[in-house]
Amino acid sequence: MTGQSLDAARLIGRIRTLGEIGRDADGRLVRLAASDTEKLGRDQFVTWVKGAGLDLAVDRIGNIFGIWKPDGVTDDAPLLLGSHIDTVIGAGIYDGCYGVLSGLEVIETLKAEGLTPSRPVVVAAFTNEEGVRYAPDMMGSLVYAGGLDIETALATIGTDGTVLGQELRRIGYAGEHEPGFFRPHAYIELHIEQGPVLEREGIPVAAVEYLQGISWQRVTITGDANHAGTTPISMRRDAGHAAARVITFLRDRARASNTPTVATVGCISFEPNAINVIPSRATFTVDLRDPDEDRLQEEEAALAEFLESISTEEQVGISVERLARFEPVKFDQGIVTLIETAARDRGLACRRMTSGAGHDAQMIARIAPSAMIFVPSIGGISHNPKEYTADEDLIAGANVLLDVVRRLATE
Ligand code: HGY
Ligand code: MN
Ligand code: MN
Ligand code: MN
Repeated sequence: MTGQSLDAARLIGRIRTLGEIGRDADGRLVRLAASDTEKLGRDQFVTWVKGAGLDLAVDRIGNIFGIWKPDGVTDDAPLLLGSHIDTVIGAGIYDGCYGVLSGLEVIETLKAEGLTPSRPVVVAAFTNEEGVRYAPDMMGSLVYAGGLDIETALATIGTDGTVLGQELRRIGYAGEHEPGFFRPHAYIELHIEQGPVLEREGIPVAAVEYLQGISWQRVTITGDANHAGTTPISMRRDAGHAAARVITFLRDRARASNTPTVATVGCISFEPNAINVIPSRATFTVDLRDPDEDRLQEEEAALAEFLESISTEEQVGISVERLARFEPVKFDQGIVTLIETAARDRGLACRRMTSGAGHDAQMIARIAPSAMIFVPSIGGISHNPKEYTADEDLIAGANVLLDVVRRLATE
């Protein structure tokens, strides 16, 4: 299956260039969805798409598509590649961008090769994969796959009080295409693993066959503000202490279970947030994940039950808002096998695995055969400036993508 390889220097150079766009005053990479810095990243990607001679399309949720449809291509259902270029706060330079830029590189390589595909090949940069500013995450691909109504998505209020649709208009990426204006023949997403498995096992490529379920909730606990010095412990309705008990409950339960369940409280805020005032309100997020849907539901039920008991014991009010809920996904076994074959044909060891992170492929799998390719993350670190993948692994993964696309684009 192997053929010509891609332009490694161009791909690595673009990853590094995009990785410098959107640094804050402290040098952290922050390209939150529909922000000014993300606009700069979008503009750079659009420049590269146009420079590659691809047609450009932007849909109403701001998903950007670079379309290669040579004359004579008859089949309308494109082969779709891509990922995202929005980031978390203090991100690495590979998460998402690696898949988008590799998809573009693969198309440019096949074009230069003079390949005549049987179908269009498209690379996408999906809006708001990270979900840090606007929940849920994977929003652009979820809307594209028909899992979230476009008007509801555009009306989403961000953590900063902004409205997504207004921000997309403000940055010039409220496109005119209806989401899902084309249905893909298949979708392949190349991504860094963001975990420790491949590096630990010394394996350069993974064919991802599953992606775990994700449950995001925001919990608000309300108690009474009171004086930190005069209020006896027994008379307190301490929202801060109640929140701390919930956080400890989640961690202890996940640690005690011999299952892959993970639980994370990533955001928390107190009101009035003063050193000598017992918190009247605590607001925090809960990120629960598990590869098994029944177990994920059990974890959600256990949390709900614990919140009930805490409300009584601590005499606090508790409300919960669901922010995102995605079931585990099994990817297309045919494409997974193709990825394994492509890797091995290049002499690369390859293993199958489950993705711990959410990805746009989780959404596109709802409407088309999809799969993912992972390459190792050094130290398993991601969502952190120390995120790193060796250039040779980046290129190996992109060449596997190239070979898989060459095959699927001509079948
Ligand atoms: O949360 C996730 O796993 C994804 O990076 N949005
Ligand atoms: Mn990602
Ligand atoms: Mn991410
Ligand atoms: Mn992701």
